[in-house]
Amino acid sequence: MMKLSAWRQMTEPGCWAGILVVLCTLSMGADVQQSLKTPSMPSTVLHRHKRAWKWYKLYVYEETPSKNPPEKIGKLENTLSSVSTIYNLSGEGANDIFSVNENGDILVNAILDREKKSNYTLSASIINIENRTLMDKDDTFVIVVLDINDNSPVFPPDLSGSISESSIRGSIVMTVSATDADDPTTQNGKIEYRLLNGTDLFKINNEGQIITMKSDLDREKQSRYLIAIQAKDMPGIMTGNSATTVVTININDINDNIATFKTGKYHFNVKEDSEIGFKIGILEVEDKDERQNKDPTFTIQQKYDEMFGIKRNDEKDGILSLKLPLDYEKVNTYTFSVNVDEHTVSTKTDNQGPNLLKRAEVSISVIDVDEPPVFSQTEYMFSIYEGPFKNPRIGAVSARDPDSTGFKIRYSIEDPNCPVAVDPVQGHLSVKWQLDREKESSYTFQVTAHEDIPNGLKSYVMVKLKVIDINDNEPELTNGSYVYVCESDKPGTVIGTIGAYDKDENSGRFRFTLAKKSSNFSLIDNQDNTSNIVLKQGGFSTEHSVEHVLEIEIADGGTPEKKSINLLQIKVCKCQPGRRMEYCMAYAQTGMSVSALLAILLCIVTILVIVILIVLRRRYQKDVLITKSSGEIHEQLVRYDEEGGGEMDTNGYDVSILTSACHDSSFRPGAGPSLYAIVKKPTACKGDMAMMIEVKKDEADHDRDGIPYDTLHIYGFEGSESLAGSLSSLDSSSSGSNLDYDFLNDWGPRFRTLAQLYGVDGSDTDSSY
Ligand SMILES: *[C@@H]1O[C@H](CO)[C@@H](O)[C@H](O)[C@H]1NC(C)=O
Ligand SMILES: *[C@@H]1O[C@H](CO)[C@@H](O)[C@H](O)[C@H]1NC(C)=O
Ligand SMILES: *[C@@H]1O[C@H](CO)[C@@H](O)[C@H](O)[C@H]1NC(C)=O
Ligand SMILES: *[C@@H]1O[C@H](CO)[C@@H](O)[C@H](O)[C@H]1NC(C)=O
Ligand SMILES: *[C@@H]1O[C@H](CO)[C@@H](O)[C@H](O)[C@H]1NC(C)=O
Ligand SMILES: *[C@@H]1O[C@H](CO)[C@@H](O)[C@H](O)[C@H]1NC(C)=O
Ligand SMILES: *[C@@H]1O[C@H](CO)[C@@H](O)[C@H](O)[C@H]1NC(C)=O
Ligand SMILES: [Ca+2]
Repeated sequence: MMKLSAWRQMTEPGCWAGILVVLCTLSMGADVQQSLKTPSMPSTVLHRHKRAWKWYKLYVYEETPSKNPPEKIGKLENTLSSVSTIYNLSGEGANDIFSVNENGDILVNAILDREKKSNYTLSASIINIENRTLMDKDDTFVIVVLDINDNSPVFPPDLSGSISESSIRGSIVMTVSATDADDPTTQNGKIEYRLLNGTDLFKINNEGQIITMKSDLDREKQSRYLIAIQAKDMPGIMTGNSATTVVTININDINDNIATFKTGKYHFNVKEDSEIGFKIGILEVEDKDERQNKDPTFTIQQKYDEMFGIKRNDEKDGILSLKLPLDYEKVNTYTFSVNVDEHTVSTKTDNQGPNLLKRAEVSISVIDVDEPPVFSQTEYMFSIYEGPFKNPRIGAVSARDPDSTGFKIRYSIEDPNCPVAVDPVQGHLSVKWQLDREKESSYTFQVTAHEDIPNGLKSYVMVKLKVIDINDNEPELTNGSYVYVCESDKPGTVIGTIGAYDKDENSGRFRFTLAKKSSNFSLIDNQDNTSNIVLKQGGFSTEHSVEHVLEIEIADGGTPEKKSINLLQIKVCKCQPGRRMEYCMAYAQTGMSVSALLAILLCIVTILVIVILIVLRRRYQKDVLITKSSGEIHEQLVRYDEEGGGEMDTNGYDVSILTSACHDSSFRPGAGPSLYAIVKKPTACKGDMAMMIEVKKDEADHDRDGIPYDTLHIYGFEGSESLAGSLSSLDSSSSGSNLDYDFLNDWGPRFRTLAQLYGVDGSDTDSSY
């Protein structure tokens, strides 16, 4: 803790002069007043007590080394003190740092540090040692620790400041401030500043302000200064503690240097096909200022500024660019001057003078490039009438080679589907075939021009061909199917409106006339592309009306005029009020379609065939039953009741039955019309079953009397023993003779006759029609 140098300083005689003002602060007055109010002594309110404590100034220097015996710094004195009394201390540092002896001397037992604690508040009391009673009440006093110069000034780290170049003399760059822990009310804690170097440029005052001494600081010469600064306490005295630091002073840039070109001549080569905006090159500029303080402006010599432009890049250099397309064949070199200028804030002499490169000569060489052919127009438009043409020629395209070599140009159309052909030499366009506007009203295609050399350059142009309409389409009738006449229509009723349609454009107004006079209908042209059909004479009836067909001639308004005859079929309908169609007498095109009618016809035919078959079957069944012998039926049924495993299954099927036919004559050769075909003994009967079947088939085929043998044999006679019951449709039909044909009534009026034939008698089968 103790700084020896500080101690030495303190012991020096000069030092003592700085430590004169030492006060012992006593708070006695207040305490006396407080004691007067104490309730323990009510009688003393008016009786002024004699002052009991005597105080000396109590102060102690910090950093004083401990001594043996401890240093006495003062004495407690009380009027009541006697041999039988002792003093007692309490409060900050009592009996530890400070102690009191029997004489009342206050002793210091430790080294103190003012920078930690500058004063101690204690209280003292006087005690009778015999009966240990408090002789006088406590009183407080303060021990003040006196400062010695034991601390040095301290600078904050990394001090730096800045000032713009060319600032006037006396400008404040920055303020530095060091701190000293010693008592600032004494010289120990006061600080003075001094520049250790750089005093020709800066000075520092006692507030720590660094001030410029010159007005021509130049960033371009030196942009940073390092200055050593000393701070010392004990101002005005050679001795004292000091500290030094180095502060950084940055010189900030201003725009004080003019921009000039780096060289007086610039040369660039540019291809003639360079696009507009192409960067030709950089005109480098010299300006010592920092980038943000460069502000050059460029001007291109008049006339050339239409062709070329100049802009600054990020580095503030000039970028020369192209404003118009170049053409080597017209101009192949450009030479012009460019000026650079800048407004600076300073009037330095460096910024003036004839030697500054404020103007540069720029020369540009245009480099020839082999260019593709150029068409005379960017787009061509032609038109041609549709239909047959007299002259296929529609126009011509033309292109030329802009190069000085000037190759011949050949033309072509690459799309094989293009209806136009181009003459390869002349560029004449002609249509290849007749065009139809109604199919495609315009064509767009590309014509290629290429230099007539191997690998010559190509260019393309768009050609639009418009097909002009001629009146080549006949008008057509629209919405004729909505025309019908009601039974109840009165003469004069408009029974429908017809319109017309034509594929041509601008065919004018359609006109409608009746091609053949009708006694029942008339046509009134509405002059607006529609026509009304008016009933002349009523009395139509669905019962006995046939198709009414009007022949209407429609003419379009085109030139030449096109006419068409259109057939308008008129239905006759039963209508509800308001001409609401209810039921119409159909004709082929409007009622049902031909195929629907055919389908219905087919149905009727089918039903009739079925009915005939049933009738025939019924009649035939009766014959069979009469001629049947029950024994034969039984014999056969035994075989068919068992379902066998097919012909290969000889166990399930008794082949002997068939073979027996060869040997015994249990088959009676049929007398009269036998149901079974007469089985003659086959000549090749011996075991050859296939042969026998063939024979039987042959016989059956030639038997004119009976229904084919096998058919009836199998399906006609099932026995009553069958567990499955009868499957025969013939049998069941004999009982259910009344087939229900009522559904025919639901099929509408066309089937009314059929329904009456087959339907249930007496039932009301009339449809709503
Ligand atoms: C002296 O003062 C201290 C603190 O107030 C107290 O604890 C102590 O008892 C006192 N001594 C006597 C002898 O009264
Ligand atoms: C005593 O010290 C305190 C801080 O510890 C300070 O505020 C006060 O001013 C000092 N008193 C004197 C008389 O020096
Ligand atoms: C204690 O002793 C002193 C001196 O002998 C005397 O003045 C005082 O009154 C005594 N106090 C008590 C409470 O006895
Ligand atoms: C001043 O002294 C410091 C420290 O020695 C040094 O860094 C600096 O360059 C000096 N400055 C000048 C202007 O001499
Ligand atoms: C028939 O066509 C004409 C003209 O196009 C139109 O005014 C009329 O409303 C059409 N009638 C029907 C039923 O679509
Ligand atoms: C009739 O139709 C033609 C061709 O569609 C059209 O150009 C004309 O404007 C139409 N006229 C009226 C009155 O609607
Ligand atoms: C006009 O209608 C009547 C029946 O209403 C018919 O007898 C006559 O043949 C029709 N005339 C024509 C020209 O269709
Ligand atoms: Ca500048």
